[in-house]
Amino acid sequence: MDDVFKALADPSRRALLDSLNERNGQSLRELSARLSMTRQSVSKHLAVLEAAELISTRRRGRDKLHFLDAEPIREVVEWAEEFRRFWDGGGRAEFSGKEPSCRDRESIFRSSKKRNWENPDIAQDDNHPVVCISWAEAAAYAQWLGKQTGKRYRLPAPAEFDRVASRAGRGDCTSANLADAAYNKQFESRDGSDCDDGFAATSPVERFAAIDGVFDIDGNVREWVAACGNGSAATTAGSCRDYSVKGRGWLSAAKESATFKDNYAADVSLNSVGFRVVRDLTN
Ligand SMILES: [Ca+2]
Repeated sequence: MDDVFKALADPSRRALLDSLNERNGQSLRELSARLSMTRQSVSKHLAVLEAAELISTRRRGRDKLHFLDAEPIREVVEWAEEFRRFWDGGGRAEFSGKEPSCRDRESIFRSSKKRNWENPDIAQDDNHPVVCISWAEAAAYAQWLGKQTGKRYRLPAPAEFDRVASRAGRGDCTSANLADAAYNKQFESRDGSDCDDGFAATSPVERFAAIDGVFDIDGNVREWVAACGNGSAATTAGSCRDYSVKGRGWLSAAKESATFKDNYAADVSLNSVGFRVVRDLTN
């Protein structure tokens, strides 16, 4: 991911991506005019973005057109519809009947083996992030996706998560799906903000604005990362006593840190925790 982060670190390059996000397929001339930058400068930034595989180009007549090829960052959010492909393609055979007890709203007293990713006890559509997934299932999904596509996928390292999440807003119901008035009402809580972001529990992925091109890094669900509770890197299931989750979710108060970390035993899943995968671009 390093190339991607380096590419996204520059404000001019983010402006170029924003411009292509608004209108895909622009020429160098159009991009320079829209951003009031010299062609040389735009050309240099486009080369960096292309090397990071964030954009691609196609010729049309004498023009070279630039397209947002956000696959490496857009593919990072795993939602239920996608997870079902894995489940039907081998996940069920591997994990069915071995699913961990899924906690509702992170309470040990609301732990149930009857709850699972297909029945998480919160209202969800297929375009919501998948929850009630164990660390082992998330890691198995990444491996499966790698075999399907011939590319390398994995859970993000905590530092990778933090690099983006540390740029999150404070959480005012417009930047992320956190605990809000809708949450307070549904769960008879006072933890949420007075404002309403429209979602008591999970929301569709990509509903709130991306940070550095990464959607849902803040809010919606907390996420499993490739780390053991003791801080060492977690690579395979069974290698840790417990596993780390990062970030804020739909039950998080706005005062909580966007780089929050917690650890859960390998036999726990939660309806507030999902995952994303990152694709390594260096192979
Ligand atoms: Ca909410």
